Amino acid sequence: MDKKEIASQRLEELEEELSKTKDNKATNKHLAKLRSKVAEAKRDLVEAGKRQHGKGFFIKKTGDATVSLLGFPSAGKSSLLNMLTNSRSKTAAYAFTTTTIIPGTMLYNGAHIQILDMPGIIEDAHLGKGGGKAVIAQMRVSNLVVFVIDATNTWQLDSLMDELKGLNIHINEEKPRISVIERKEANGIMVEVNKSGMSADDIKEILNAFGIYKAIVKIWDKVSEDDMIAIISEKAYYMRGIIALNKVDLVADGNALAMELSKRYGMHSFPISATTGHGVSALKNGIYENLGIMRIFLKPKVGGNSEPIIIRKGASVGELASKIHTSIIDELKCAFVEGPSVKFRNQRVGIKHALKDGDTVTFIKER
Ligand SMILES: Nc1nc2c(ncn2[C@@H]2O[C@H](COP(=O)(O)OP(=O)(O)O)[C@@H](O)[C@H]2O)c(=O)[nH]1
Ligand SMILES: [Mg+2]
Repeated sequence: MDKKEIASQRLEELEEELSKTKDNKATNKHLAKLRSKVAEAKRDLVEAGKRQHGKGFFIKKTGDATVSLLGFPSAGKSSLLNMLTNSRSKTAAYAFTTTTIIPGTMLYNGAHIQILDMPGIIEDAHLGKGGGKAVIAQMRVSNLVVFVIDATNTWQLDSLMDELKGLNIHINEEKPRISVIERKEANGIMVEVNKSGMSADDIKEILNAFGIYKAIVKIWDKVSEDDMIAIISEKAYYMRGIIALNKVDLVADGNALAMELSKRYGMHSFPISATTGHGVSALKNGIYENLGIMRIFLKPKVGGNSEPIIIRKGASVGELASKIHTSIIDELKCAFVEGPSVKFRNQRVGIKHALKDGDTVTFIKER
């Protein structure tokens, strides 16, 4: 077995254990530990995959989150990257396709956000032309897509959305909640929850086609056959996206245009100029807000460091503890929190308490 297979097997085992562990007070800690192990296994799997790709095309994810800038040649991606980050990406006055991904780091609200200037995804990129496949793979693992659109050519957005649709990448759609747990002892395919709109027989047929004959299935959302197949085969990607409507210095009413696009595509849209800097600070904030991350401060400060911990929005005290160090969770009894998630200053909360952006947390150990 190679590294990737080992990582993938370990992830499978952990996820199975996680799915079998009942969620109650007695298993709280065990669950939190398992979840952090699963996260670790996922990282290992990504790492193993990267090494296999080899070619050095894949940019290592760094920082707290990764954002992809996607757009046509000359839309202004390189100019925008320079505005947002500390990097110096070459800009060109004519349309051409860069073939490498240029990374930069944007520091915002204490978060280190990696920004990737993607080479223009050209027509039929998904067919593997011009390194397109690698670009797509990199984009899929980012946390947010920023569509960089030339305000004088807004048809570009249609074209990019079509391209993504062809790649099974869904922007700003909720992933339908589907759970398929294979059980050797199950009596065939047991559909326990079905809000899909498909019949139980349709569901069985799909799963059988993937060699799954004994499983417990729960589907909590409406889902089409095609999307179900894409999800089961792990070919569907659900990503968040926003629009950077660039070059608004060249159009009469950039704000109205941004608003119109926002309505039409169901995405936040920011009118900007990557050369004058107009609207760029609003865009920075928009990027942060759409990443689904939050800042949590620790008390006492770790090593005198006042930088916040950046973690997924809505994370619990337990998840925070596992993110910092897996050993904290072993001894964790409760925590005191002050900030937006609590009513009182230094309120005592349990491991499952959901934190909010800007909270300050003091961990209390068991003695
Ligand atoms: N007028 C105007 N020109 C821009 C703006 N942003 C970029 N450009 C110009 O558009 C051209 C292409 O920009 P570049 O950043 O290289 O685009 P990329 O191919 O998407 O990386 C360059 O000549 C830029 O100076 C903008 O907001 N307004
Ligand atoms: Mg460029």
